[in-house]
Amino acid sequence: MDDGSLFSVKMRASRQDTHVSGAERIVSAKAVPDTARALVARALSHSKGFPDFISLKVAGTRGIMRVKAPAVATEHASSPEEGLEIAARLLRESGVENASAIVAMMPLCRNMRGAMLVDADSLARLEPDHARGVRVSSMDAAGLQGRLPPSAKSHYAEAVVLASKVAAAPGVIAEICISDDPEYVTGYVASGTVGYRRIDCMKRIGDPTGGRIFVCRGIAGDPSPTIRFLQETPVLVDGIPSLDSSATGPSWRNSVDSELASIRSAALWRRTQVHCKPSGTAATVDGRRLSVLSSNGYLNLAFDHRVKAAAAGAALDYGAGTGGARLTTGTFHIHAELERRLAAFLGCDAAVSFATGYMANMGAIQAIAGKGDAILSDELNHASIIDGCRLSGADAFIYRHCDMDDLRAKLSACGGYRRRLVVSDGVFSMDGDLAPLPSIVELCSRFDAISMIDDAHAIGVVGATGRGTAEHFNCPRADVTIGTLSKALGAEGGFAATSQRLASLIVNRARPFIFSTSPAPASVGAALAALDILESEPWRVERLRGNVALFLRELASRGIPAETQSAIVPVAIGDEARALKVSAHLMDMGLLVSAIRHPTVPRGSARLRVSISSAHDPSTIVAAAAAIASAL
Ligand code: WAQ
Ligand code: MG
Repeated sequence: MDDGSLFSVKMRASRQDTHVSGAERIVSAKAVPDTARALVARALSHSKGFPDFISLKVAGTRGIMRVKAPAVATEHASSPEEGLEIAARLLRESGVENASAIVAMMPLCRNMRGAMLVDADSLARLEPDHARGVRVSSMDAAGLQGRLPPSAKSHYAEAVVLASKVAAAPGVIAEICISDDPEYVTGYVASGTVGYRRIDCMKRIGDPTGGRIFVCRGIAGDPSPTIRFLQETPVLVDGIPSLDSSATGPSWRNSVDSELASIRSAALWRRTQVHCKPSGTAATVDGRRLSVLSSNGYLNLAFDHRVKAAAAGAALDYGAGTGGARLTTGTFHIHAELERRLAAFLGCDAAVSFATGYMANMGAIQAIAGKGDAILSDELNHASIIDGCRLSGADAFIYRHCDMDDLRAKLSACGGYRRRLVVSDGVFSMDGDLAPLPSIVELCSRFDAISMIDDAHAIGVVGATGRGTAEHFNCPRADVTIGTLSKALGAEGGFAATSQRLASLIVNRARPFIFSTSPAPASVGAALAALDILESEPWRVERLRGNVALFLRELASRGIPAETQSAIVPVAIGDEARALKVSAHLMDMGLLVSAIRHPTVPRGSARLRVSISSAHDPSTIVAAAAAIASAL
């Protein structure tokens, strides 16, 4: 390659003078147009928001320096404390006697855009701007010439490029780095002696503090040549090892790490979030009091004192657990009572209860359909339905979302099967729309098929008195209605309400029913009390509907398109990383609104999922709509 024909293409994007995105590539003249286009596209689709200013600088590079990437190895740490100890040891091996003191300076990097330049012996800080630090630029990986830059940012490759240039800077003897990404706890120590040593745990997940220190020797008198080199000398880095090739240790650990890395780079990383002092509509998360707008507790009955007292009372009367499966010693008086009440509430012959709603879908589907049967399933059905189809061993046919022409065509092609089962969410859990129940029931009777509707998000929400989609449409029920006790009813567990015939089949066949300990008495007692309240205080459902209407009006008045037929209001975003950022931004404003991403919804259709409760204050709902409008 002729170095004289290389160009640096630099992009910087900002919005209202706040940095949004920046990147640089060093490429051949021929690749400049494609690279420029790709960098601008990256700026326009950045998760931090839509820029109002993009600068693109294309400059010939003179005196480009080629640097070889160091050897790469990964150190496994089981805690941040161990990770920091490993870092200190590696710095010591690199000739830094004050290693522990340097490691202890890392928290001072908080909020710096660049790195500290620290004298190894005096620990003096040599960078002129302590708030900003020294930002390294003018560097790229060799061998990318003519190829488009990767759109998903790779922490690893970018860090190796930077570390390679830093290691070549005059007077720099070692570097220590911790990522500032709250979900990425990896960092490294790099030096001529130890190479590039990744350390896989240097901070707690969720911690947004990262930083870099370049440890120097012999430049305290005049650090400016080093700083100039870091900022200006163009460097191309050769031979960046693939991450897999650098792996050490047992191969299962490396394969797990690379799977986790791919989840992370697709912005699909998930972790649990601890809620303290939950009230249903508020909780303290990471020390901040937030309004919760993503709970399935549509009527907030989990926090009704009568429901809580019933849970406690049932535990006192019947024990904390049952110690048996439903068909052995685990059916108590209250289990039978709950099933009788659920059947009566929905106007069915019988109900079979399960420990969770997920198990109710799995079990009912697997009991009714098996090898030699056909299941026709809406493409947006909940994961528990999909898993039920898999568990059943039946042939599954997916019809287009709520498309009755497609369902009819598929039903008419399934004549040769022993049984046909049509299954659909009643309220679709990520879109909030309703299945066309009257048409489904009608098609099933025409084609001799069994109908099953999962009203998990409908019971307590949809229909004048919260009896679900059949009440909403004023039409016959499906052959099987699946419901949950865990959402509007505020307890835990699921059920199938159906005919005596199908109930008997479920009891005899459903593996999640047969092979699982029966629901705990506290859950059953709570569900019974919640059912009493739902039956005697239907105004709660009316109040929920009023809150939903208020939220939709408030969004519409701010130009945000959103629709729902239930209490679930999706706000479309698209890009996964952007959905996460918007959700994080809302958290900063005191609102907990979940970002929903693949595999819960298709890739590229990430969204906010707001769920409204009857217990939300109108002022909270108005504030939430305003916050969402400002965060989008
Ligand atoms: N020049 C100097 N310092 C920088 C620069 C730069 N160009 N970019 C970032 N920093 C500083 C800044 O203080 C950041 O807070 C800190 O470094 C961390 O930056 O799997 O992602 O971009 O082997 O978060 C290391 C492990 C990932 C990668 C490093 O750094 C791996 C990373 P981040
Ligand atoms: Mg970062």
